[in-house]
Amino acid sequence: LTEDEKMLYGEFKKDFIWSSATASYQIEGAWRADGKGLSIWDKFTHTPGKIFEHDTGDIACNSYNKMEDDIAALKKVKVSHYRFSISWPRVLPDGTTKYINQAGLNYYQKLLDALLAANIEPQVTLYHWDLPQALQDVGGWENETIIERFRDYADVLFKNLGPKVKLWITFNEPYIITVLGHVQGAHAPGFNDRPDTLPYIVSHNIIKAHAEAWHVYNDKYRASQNGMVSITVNSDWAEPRNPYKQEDYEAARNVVEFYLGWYAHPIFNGDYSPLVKKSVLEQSLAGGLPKSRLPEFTPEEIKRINGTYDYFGLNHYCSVLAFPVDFGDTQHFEADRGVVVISDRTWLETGSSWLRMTPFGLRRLLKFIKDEYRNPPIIITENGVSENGPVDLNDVHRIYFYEKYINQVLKAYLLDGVNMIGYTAWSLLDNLEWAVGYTERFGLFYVNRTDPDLPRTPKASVSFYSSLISCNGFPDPASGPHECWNPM
Ligand code: PNW
Repeated sequence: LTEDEKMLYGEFKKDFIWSSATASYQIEGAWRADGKGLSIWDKFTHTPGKIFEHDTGDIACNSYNKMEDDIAALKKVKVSHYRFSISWPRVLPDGTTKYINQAGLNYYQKLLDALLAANIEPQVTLYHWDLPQALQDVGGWENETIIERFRDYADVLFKNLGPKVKLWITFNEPYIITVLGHVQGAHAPGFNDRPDTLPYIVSHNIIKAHAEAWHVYNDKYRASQNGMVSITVNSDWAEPRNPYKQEDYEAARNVVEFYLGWYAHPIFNGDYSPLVKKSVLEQSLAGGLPKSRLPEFTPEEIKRINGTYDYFGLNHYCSVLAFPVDFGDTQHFEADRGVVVISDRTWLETGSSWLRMTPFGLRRLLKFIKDEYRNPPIIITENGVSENGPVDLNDVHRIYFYEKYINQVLKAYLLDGVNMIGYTAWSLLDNLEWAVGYTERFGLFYVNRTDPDLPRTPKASVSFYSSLISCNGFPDPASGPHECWNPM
């Protein structure tokens, strides 16, 4: 067996965060209930041709009205934490604090109370992609006034919900917001007309908005509420397509720097990474521009952004193989990176074309974070796998995925000294998988959409994940017998 294939026995640290995640637009439904404003996803899903089979989040899993069912599901998994997100337009219908929708706040208050009563700690995401449409109408993430809007929104949430929340996530996956929403146009708001400049403007504003929210918490709420605030970045891991070619190693490095590093470098190390700055500058000059398309942070901004984290939030799904490609003088985000990525044909496929099973990459990515950002505490805020096609509650592929990936996390922790403090399974429920609608199912629980009651039924992976949780990892069977987990 290779080092990757060998099962490592051992346990995570005491009080390890074991969680499962959802996001407001993917599960809540109730898209016009109780004064909620419209979001860019409401508009996007109602635009013909954007979502597979015209699926929408109008009803989704109806979690707005089925809170008790979701809590029951969480109890069955025996998670210590639950990660969910707040719908910005449910709380602030036009995105601003001119009008606070009390009914929206009440819903989240009730959810927090129900979680705490069930002994489950909340992990709350402020922004999981459902921007108030009213803010998009004035430019969305492209308009720098959004930094203030986001700061004020964060302030409302910290003030009203903060006494019950110890873990906050400002943004979910700035890379996906930027690249799928503002380069490819596959996600709301659906832009693909300025792939040369728009991604850099949008990301610049998101990074600043994150920093302002962190400072609000730090200045006004930390002393009394004593929680942790950070951002969740997602990233693939990249390996060289040809491991005997130096240039393929450099291509792989570019992928990670343009993915994880785009956001993590300013927040954890200060400023964009030298490699990203150099690549965008060179490509801009090659296109005849007088200066780089990458905006600059002023020295004051660099100082204000640097260190705005209390832990490292990571979403990870899979790895890719990278090799360099000469894009000539093309002015495009992809050309700046100068790389094309592919999968290895032997990597097991899943229900999502972009996701192949590559457990080895997670350990390497975690080690990269440790080395690059001075060993921060890391919470994996998403990791998981999908299926599509006919329903099969015996989801062996998901058990395989979780066992292999979580064992790599254990190796990172015990063998590489990575400061792992939590793991979150995506997702608790089968839900609206964005542009592909309800066809790709990431849930631990199956949601039967042909039944108007939308019942949640546990897949086989629920008992696997819950036994892993009660074991706090993979205790050596030789030290057993362990009721929690037995590999034999
Ligand atoms: C994440 N990709 O999104 C999101 O945070 C979830 O809301 C989503 O349901 C989950 O992963 C599964 O997709 C991603 O194309 C969307 O590489 C797309 C990609 C990665 C993550």
